[in-house]
Amino acid sequence: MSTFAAVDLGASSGRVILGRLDDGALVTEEVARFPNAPVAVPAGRRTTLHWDVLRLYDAALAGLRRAARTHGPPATVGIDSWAVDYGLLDADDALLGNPVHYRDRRTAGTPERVFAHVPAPELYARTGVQVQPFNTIFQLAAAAGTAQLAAARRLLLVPDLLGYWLTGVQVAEVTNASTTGLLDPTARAWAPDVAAALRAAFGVPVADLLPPLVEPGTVVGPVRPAGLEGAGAGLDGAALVAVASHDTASAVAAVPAERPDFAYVSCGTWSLVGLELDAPVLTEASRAANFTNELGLDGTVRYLRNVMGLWLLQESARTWAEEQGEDVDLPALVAAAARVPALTCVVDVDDPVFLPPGDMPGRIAAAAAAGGQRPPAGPAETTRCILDSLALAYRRAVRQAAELADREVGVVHLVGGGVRNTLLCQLTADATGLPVVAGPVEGAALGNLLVQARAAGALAGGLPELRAVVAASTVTRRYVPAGDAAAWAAAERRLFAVPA
Ligand code: LFR
Repeated sequence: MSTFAAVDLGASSGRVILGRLDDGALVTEEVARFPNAPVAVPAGRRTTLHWDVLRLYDAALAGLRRAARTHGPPATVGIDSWAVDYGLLDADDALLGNPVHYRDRRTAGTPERVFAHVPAPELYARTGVQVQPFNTIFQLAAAAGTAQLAAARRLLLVPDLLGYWLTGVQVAEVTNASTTGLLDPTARAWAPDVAAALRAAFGVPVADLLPPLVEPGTVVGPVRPAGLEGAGAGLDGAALVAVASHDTASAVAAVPAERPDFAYVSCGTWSLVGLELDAPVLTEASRAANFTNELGLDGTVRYLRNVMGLWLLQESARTWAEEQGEDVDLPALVAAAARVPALTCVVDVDDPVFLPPGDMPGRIAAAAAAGGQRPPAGPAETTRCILDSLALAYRRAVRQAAELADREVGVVHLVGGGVRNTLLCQLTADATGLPVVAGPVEGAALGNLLVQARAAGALAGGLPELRAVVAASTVTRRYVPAGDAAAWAAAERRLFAVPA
């Protein structure tokens, strides 16, 4: 019986998860979990926030080797991670420094500098990507003129970089590449005109840096980690499969939807809220609402908006833990938040002020006060404010996506770590006025494994068949809308100045 190994890298931890098919269901086992903590170091006069990508590679490889020792070499390996960030290689294919974290402040103000050369409407019409300061295109513009970029000959997004180290093969998997702002989502190909514009404006030779694109399901090559040839890595026979390497693309592929009229909330550090479509929506209204057209498995488009997500709670918990000198008991905090009345205080979670690390409760209180509300006092009220505000942002994103894409939505699927937050699940049902089906928690890893299983010939069919496997492998929980529907509508009108 073949086993498949998913390396799933999130913003705060990485995992190696093994899967095998048993009677139409995917049986999984977490074989390794390791922290992923950003590291800030000085670079000249400023401080740069990095990912520790060598440590991540080492931990992922150690997990794969441990799995191979106990279960035999997996048939295939697949890697997914967060999007947009990249490593640069020099002419000898050596890594030029640690990748910069998307929460680094170097891109503040860069989108505007790019739009001075390529107007935002033109860029959106070509690439369909929401404006986030950290989009790869803006990171490259911000890095223009640096010695590092001058020495660069190749750009590899994080999963592709690890894949290169495992196989020696350099590719760009298309779901992740679609977040760069350098890709044409209709053609599912790099946009040469966008690359040329960036070169003309900033001197960055983008087209030369980008590797060939591959669709998920492509076998990249045999796993032969460098330095282990002699000793043998214990991974003989394993092949690297390009999965839907953007974690959100894998998570959406693993939404156990049974009907076509679903919306999804992929909820972890970020909440990605939207619809699965057959074609991008590149209208001016869509741009104004900052929806993105990222690519999904099997020719699909993930039409969604980034909502700031559980980052607000994670970063608040980090602040409180520093203040009190011990870890925060999150389940107890969420239970206390459940006793705070609904919608006492809500903030726009997508305000860019919440993006960088730092004192989150302070920023939330300041935003509440600036909006004329009594700021939440203490952890329970702040947690309630975060969860109500997230649910409100989900309501707004689901409704806007449906309107902009001209679709009906009958159910919201919530996948990812947020599934464990039962209060958030219930609030999502209350706020959207739609039933919420919550699960699986490890959506990205399941989506990763399913694409491997299909590439290995152990599964057949398209997204409906893959989703049926998820449904057979997961216990989901259903939440029905309760609470005061009018209060959510009023809160949306108040916060986002939506006409009645
Ligand atoms: C979620 C995610 C989002 C992306 C953000 C930054 O983990 O991949 O989809 O916008 O991280 O890369």
